[in-house]
Amino acid sequence: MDFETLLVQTRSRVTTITLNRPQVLNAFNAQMNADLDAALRAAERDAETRAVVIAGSGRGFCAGQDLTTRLEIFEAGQVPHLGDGLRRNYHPLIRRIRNMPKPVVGAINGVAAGAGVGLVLACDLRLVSESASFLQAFVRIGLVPDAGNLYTLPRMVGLGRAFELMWLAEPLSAAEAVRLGLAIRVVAAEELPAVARELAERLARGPSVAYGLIKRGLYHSQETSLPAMLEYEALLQDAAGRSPHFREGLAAFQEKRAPRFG
Ligand code: LHQ
Repeated sequence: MDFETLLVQTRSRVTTITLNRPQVLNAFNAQMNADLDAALRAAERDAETRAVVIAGSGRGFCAGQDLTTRLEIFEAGQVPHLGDGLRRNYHPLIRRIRNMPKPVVGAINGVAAGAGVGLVLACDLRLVSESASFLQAFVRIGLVPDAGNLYTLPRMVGLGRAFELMWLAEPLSAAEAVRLGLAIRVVAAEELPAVARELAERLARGPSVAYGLIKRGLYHSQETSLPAMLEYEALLQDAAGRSPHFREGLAAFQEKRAPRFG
């Protein structure tokens, strides 16, 4: 599948989706929203794909919404309806990443701003290069965080840091992102693609059913009580126990060999 705004490659059961509008730090226009949605849908449906990497080309990861033509609406005397654009262009992306039963790894090569951070935080795991930064840019243009930021950020860093990051809108460095648990590791810029691929390939070789169920369970845990979660764990474990991977895992343990999860 060819896209105007993305580079997409599937190799060794990993699909890498690279945002490719480097001249504007991979800011989203409507075409990139639509392309990313289609690429994610294809990766989700592709039986060959067992893990997904989202990366950025050039020196940025994603500068959020493309603001180039936004003033025109005021100049034309119209009233903006930003909620409609979010519902149409961003909500499907965030839901798709979260609901996909496959690991999604963010390889953050440079600045992520605005809805770009929303995309980053929707991923399941993040690696950052030394030159990555996260910027809740919204208040700089008089807006509120969107694309899931108001949901994901406080759950990941707590309310206090979320207020700080969203109100002061100062860039968070790669090292600080790791310290706050927003990313798992800082990697040298030139090594990021290879390290992200290695991580994704490791996940792609693993027990995909269990990974998908863990993803469902972890996101569900953000919404529920302990008694309800204990029951949910039992349901997930029922499903995992019925997968061929459990049988293979037990056999490998008894035969003292590494499991082959196929
Ligand atoms: C850009 C952009 C950009 C266009 C850099 N657009 N060209 C959703 C729905 C509806 C409405 C509104 O919002 C949303 C969600 C959002 O995402 S709102 C937040 C939108 N994003 C921002 O406010 C970030 C804007 N960008 C910046 O603040 C800076 O560019 C950052 C801090 C990201 C990077 O700064 P620098 O490293 O100094 O790079 P730069 O500013 O020189 O940018 C490089 C080029 O990219 C430059 O173009 P040029 O032709 O001068 O080289 C920028 O104009 C262009 N660019 N972001 N969002």
